Amino acid sequence: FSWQSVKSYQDILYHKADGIAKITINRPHKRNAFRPQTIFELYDAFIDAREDPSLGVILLTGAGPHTDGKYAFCSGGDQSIRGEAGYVGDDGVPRLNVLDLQRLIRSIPKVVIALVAGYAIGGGHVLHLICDLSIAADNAIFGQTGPKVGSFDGGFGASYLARVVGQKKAREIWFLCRQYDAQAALSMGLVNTVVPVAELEAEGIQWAQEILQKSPLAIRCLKAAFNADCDGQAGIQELAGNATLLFYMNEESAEGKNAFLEKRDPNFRQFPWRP
Ligand code: 2NE
Repeated sequence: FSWQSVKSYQDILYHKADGIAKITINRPHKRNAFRPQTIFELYDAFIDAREDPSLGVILLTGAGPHTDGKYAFCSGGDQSIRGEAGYVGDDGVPRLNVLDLQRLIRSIPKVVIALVAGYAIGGGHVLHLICDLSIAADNAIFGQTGPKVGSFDGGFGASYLARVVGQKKAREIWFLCRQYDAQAALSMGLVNTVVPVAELEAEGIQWAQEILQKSPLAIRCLKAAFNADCDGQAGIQELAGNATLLFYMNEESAEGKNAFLEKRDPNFRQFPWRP
C-alpha cells in the first residue's frame, strides 16, 4: 500500500492513500501516551482528513513496536507532565484537550477505525472506544486505570463504554482497573475483530476498502444516527445537519435560494406535500 506522508509533526505521523487516511501516535517510548501537543496535532490531522473529500475512512493507530519489543495503541495522558489542573504543555497551560479530540472523532462524517496493537489503556482506551470500529491485534490489551492513578473519564469513557459493553461490565472495567486481552475484548463487544499483529494494518485497509465501496451519504447519515441516540442535543444537531445537507442538494431548497437571488417570490407550489 503506497502511503504518502501528508505533513510532518512532532508527535504523530499522517499518511494518505487511495481514499484512506492513517494517523499514527508516534511516542512509542511512552507507550504512545499523549501530551497536549500530541492532541493538537491529532486534532489538526483529523480536521485535514475531514476536509478532504477524497477520504472516506481514517485509521487511527499507534507506532510500534518500541525498542523493547512492546506495542501500544495509546496509554492515555502523559503522567509525567500532569500538573495541578490537567496535562501541561510547553506553554505552561494545563489542559484536558483530549476531550475536544473525542468529540471531533465522533462527529467527523467519515468512518474512523482504531487499529489496536498492544496497550489501549486509560485515556488511550477511551480513544479506541469512541472510534466507529476497532480492530485488535492478538497482542492487544485493554483497560482503564483512572481510579488507580487519580483520574476518570465520566463522559464517553463511562457512559458510552456502558452502551458498548453493558452497565455491569463497564463498572467492572472502571472499578477494578483490570487488563483484558483481545479475545476478552472481542467477547464483550469492545472490538469488532481480532487478527494476528502482523496483519493488523492490512485488515484495516481491507475494511476501509469495503466501506469505500458504499454510499458516502448513507454512511454519513448512519454515523450521525448512531451518535444521535447517545449524544443528546449535539447528536441531534449532527443528524439534523445531514438533513440540511441533503435538503441543500434538492430542487425544492434550490428554488428558495434562486428566488431570493432573482428577486422574485419562490414557487413552492410546484413541489408535492408528500404523504
Ligand atoms: C501502559 C502500561 C500498562 C504498559 O506497561 P509496561 O510495563 O509495558 O511499560 P512501562 O514500563 O510501564 O512503560 C514504558 C515506559 O512508558 C512510560 C513509562 O513511564 C515507561 O517509561 P520509562 O520508565 O521507560 O522511562 N509510560 C507508559 N505509560 C505512560 C503514561 N501514560 N504517561 C507517561 N509515561 C508513560 C503502563 O505503562 C501504564 O499503566 N501506563 C499508565 C497508564 C495510565 O494510567 N494512563 C493515564 C490514565 S488517565 C488518562 O489517560 C486521562 C483521563 O483519565 C481523563 C482525561 C485525560 C486523560
